[in-house]
Amino acid sequence: MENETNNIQRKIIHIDMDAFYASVEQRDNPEYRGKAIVVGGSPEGRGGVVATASYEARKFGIRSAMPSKRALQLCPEVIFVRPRFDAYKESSRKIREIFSRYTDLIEPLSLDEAFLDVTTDKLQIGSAIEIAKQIKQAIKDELQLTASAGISVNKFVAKIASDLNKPDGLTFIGPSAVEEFMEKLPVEKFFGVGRVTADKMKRMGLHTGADLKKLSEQDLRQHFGKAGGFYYKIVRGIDTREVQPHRETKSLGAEDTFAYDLTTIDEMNAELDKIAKTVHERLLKYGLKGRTITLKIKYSDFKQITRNQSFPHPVNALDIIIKTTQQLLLSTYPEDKKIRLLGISLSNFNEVTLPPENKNGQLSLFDDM
Ligand code: DCP
Ligand code: MG
Repeated sequence: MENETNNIQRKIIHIDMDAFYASVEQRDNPEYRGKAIVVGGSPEGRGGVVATASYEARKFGIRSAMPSKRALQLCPEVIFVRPRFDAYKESSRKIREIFSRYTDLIEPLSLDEAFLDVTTDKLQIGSAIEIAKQIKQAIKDELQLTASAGISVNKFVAKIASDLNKPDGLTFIGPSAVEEFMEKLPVEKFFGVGRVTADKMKRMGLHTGADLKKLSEQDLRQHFGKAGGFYYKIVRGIDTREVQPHRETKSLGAEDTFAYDLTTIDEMNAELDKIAKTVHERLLKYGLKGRTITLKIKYSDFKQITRNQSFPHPVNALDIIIKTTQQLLLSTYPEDKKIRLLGISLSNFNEVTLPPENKNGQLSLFDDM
């Protein structure tokens, strides 16, 4: 794969807004500035989860996806703010407009982050660091918001780098630093490695990129499937995925394969509850609502079925997702079989820009490998 034509080193920038929803609220409501605020959740701590927390609130340990009740325990003065998705979408649109001054190769991953390929840039600036600085400055001047940038030779490293010096960060991992950076990286920081995989790696004594590097490609594939092939390359700094400007994904979801087959409806409902929460969080993160909810079931004999229900209006509420999928599950009875996997997804969005997904409904790292 390293032939002459591939020797051109890419320049990739990953931009991610700082405490995005909370920063928009602090900008638009001066009374929230300098205060611990969370967007989402409910003020009485009755229910709901935190979408995001201002940096002031994070000092108390408040984080995205945390139950409101817990946030209130950590900081009794915290202010709960109702989300205004239209405002976030508007800021998101403006940020993308700023990006487009420099390149047309823009791949948004959610409302607040995107990859940019600036190997050649429209203004012939040349330096990716300089471009990132200018973009950050334009976001400050025109939107009164801060962003963090990661700059490197591939998407994987750029994405991790943008998170290293938040907020208002700018982190450059140059070509000669990539391999050492990957060796030192803890496996749980690998973008796309979920908690389950990270735990599995640790049980195998694999804690960092350097540990993964000791395994052959065959070993990695044996333990981690297709992803293993990706890990083999990425720990060597090789990630040839292109920035894809016109990517459109049609559904967003999550699924879980169980260690034991499920036999009772109570167990199944409990699992649906958990999966629905993950899906709900993702919908919030991407600012999306869908008109169709789909339930996927795989039985212990590997037979797979899907059932879906559509609504006249787009939905994203957790209780609707739970209720609908539980009803869809019931509609499959009597199906006297054990269940190995359950999945929930939403589709029929009004949006066009979405993160890439693989068939498991998770952010995909492996499509182009
Ligand atoms: N979001 C959400 N639920 C989550 C995670 C995020 O609703 N579980 C929303 C709110 C965030 C936005 O998506 O503001 C962007 O997500 P990020 O993960 O980039 O988080 P922030 O931008 O809030 O903070 P950071 O400065 O860490 O990027
Ligand atoms: Mg962010």
